[in-house]
Amino acid sequence: YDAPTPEPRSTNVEALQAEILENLIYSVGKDPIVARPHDWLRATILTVRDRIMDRWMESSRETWRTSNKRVYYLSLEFLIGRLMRDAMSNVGLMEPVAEALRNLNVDLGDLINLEPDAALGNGGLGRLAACFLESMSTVKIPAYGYGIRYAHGLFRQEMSEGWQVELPEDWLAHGNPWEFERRESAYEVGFGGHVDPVTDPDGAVRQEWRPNEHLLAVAFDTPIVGWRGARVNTLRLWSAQPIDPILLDKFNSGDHIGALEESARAEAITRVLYPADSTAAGQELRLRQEFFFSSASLQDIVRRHLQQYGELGSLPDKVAIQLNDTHPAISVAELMRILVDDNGIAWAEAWTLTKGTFGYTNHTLLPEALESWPVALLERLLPRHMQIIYQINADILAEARTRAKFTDQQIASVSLIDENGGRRVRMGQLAFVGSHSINGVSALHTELMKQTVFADLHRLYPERINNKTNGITPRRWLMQCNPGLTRLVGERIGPEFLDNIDKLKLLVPHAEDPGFQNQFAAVKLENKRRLARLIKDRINVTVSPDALFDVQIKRIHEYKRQLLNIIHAVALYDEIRTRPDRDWVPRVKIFAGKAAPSYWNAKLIIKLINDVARVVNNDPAVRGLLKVVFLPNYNVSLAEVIVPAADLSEQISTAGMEASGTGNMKFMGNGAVTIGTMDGANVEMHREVGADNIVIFGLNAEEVEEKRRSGEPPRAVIDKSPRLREVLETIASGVFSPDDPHRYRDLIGGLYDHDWFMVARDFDAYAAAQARVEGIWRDRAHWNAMAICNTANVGFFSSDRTIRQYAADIWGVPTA
Ligand code: DL6
Repeated sequence: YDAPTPEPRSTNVEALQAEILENLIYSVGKDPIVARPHDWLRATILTVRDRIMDRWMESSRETWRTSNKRVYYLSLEFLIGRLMRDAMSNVGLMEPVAEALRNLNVDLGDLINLEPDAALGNGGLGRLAACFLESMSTVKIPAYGYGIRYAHGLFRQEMSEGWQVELPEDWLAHGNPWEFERRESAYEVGFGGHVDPVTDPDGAVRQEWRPNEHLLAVAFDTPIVGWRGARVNTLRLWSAQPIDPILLDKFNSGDHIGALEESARAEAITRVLYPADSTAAGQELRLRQEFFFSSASLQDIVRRHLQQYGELGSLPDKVAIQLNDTHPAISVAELMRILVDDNGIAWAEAWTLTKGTFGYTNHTLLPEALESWPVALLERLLPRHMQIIYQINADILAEARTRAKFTDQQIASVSLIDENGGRRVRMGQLAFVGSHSINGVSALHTELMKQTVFADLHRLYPERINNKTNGITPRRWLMQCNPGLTRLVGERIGPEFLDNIDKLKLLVPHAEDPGFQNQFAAVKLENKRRLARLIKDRINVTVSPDALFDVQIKRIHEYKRQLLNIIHAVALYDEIRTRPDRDWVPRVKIFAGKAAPSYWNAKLIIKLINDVARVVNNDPAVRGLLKVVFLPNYNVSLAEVIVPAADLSEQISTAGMEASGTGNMKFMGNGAVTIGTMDGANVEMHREVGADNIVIFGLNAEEVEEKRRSGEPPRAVIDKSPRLREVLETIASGVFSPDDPHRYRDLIGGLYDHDWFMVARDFDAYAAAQARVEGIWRDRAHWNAMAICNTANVGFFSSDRTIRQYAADIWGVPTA
């Protein structure tokens, strides 16, 4: 490491300007006279990237030099969004780059908006992984994110007469100037074949897996820079490629398509991100994706460890691997195979090393999202791993019987094999037994994990489950997306909060100050104007920035209850028409979110929102007092515009069903008031902000359970609420769907029959809470004080705090 390194690149405007031009000419190959916006974008990214390279090299040199423990975050999803503004802002380049571009007659804002979103994730779980990467760099943890470089990220959502239509997404169309292809870091990954016992020269017998299918995992690295350039870590994404790009003998014999078959089969693995959120994909290609990226990542980790330490006994001391949900859970069996079969480590020792190395984060209790794979499929695709899983299972069950005296029923519940209706391997159980730490993502979720899915495993290993409440990076979700608020806060309490987000608490004494309230409201109004323009541009609906912006943006799912929200919109619509003389609070209900392509009810809810919007927005009797807006193609960049403009944040999931939520935290920091249930991280938000500054309503998790157990029919509840009954009848009778009057009959019928998600049962409480919201909104000083208190108390929800807790309690690594 003693080789002389080049001088760090200058960050003054002249140097930046010269280098942007140089990159345009020499790297992009364009004359400035003919350069298109994408060319300027590429030249600018290359220039910014160069300013990060020195720190990147220095960060990895330091890790090698100090032999510090490394953290590996394995995740099938990284919803990183755009990178340029993030990177520039974190290394203080926003102003000089803007000026350098201005001198070249290019607008930085235009370029920022041109960068495609890297949508390599579905929602909360993937966005959390992206926030964690940034925080790990910020708090100086030597860390790597490992995932898949999907050629096509999450589908593009378009609307056709109010229905969701899915189109392929193409984030790599203009190339990706951020990434470095590492041909030298390519690993073979196998599938299928069989297992042979092999006798070593010393007489020991070991198992050897002989796959009959091989492909290459090629690494693509992206630098992730922390706040103030604290450290630069690597996001390493794997791309699948064939070992032989073309089978020449087939080609030469005239089979031109067959010659490319192997190539297409390999590349299929990393072509698309599965678009299901909260449901297990259950298809063979998905299992292939999971094993592909797990195997490549583990080979890479083990190679790096052996290169530095020459042995594997120190693995848990020097390596922490976090499994982001069960998607990488097959890693437990793969690491055992690498240790036992490839490196001759005895089973018991290998198991100790494995458990010491892995931690597992659970992100959902929804039964349909808990992954399991048919034993027959695993046996065919990964025969050695299936053997290993059987052996792990035998050991666990023996321990449960002898040490803990488990009953047959408890044994069945901790078993890695689900015997009910076709034998399947439960990935949650595999991840649990193979990890020393299992964490939930909010206090409530963690408690429920102990009581439900992992109740018996928790009894067997009571020290393993712990909570790590989620967080968000305040850089992207406050400083970058809301520069107006950041400036205002800095003027009021000084700049320390930029480095220590807990300092936002200094705002509390200013919450009642009318002068500050006015400034705070003025920033919000400006953000609302920007959103109003976007709404006009994208869907041609005019909304008044003076109205209450009531926002629900997230994946569309029955448990998130967009249905409850739109039913409330219909109730308001009826009331406004019935009592036009009342002093109504003008309100804009803003929705955005994607539905899994195969999730019919979710797609129907999108259609309902759009049907209601069409009627309400065009009814002159409403006089603009209520508008309903569905913004298509929700993604990170759209969230960055909507969140700073929200007055009211809808976090209204059925209690006990949202593991944490992270959107709730983004709104809070940007000064929105939350209307929500006691679910997920809302519970901690209620604690942090205080009961006076949040509007809570509805059944709690225990009550939901009780209602479900009681079997009490929801029909009686509906009968007792004339307002709700009327709204449901209006929707079911086809008032909003005259072209197909029965469209919503079954959706609404479900509320009468079972109402699993407690929409009917919570409606009155929700409507009353909304009335409370209107009361507060009318008293604008009260509202502004609440909004300020929300920003002031968001510190706990910084992902820096979350990551520091992972580091201290799970990974055993120091943080800055
Ligand atoms: O932990 C991140 C995020 C939570 O905030 C959401 O509450 C939760 O729904 C989400 N879980 C998933 C589940 N997917 N799987 N598996 O996305 O995780």
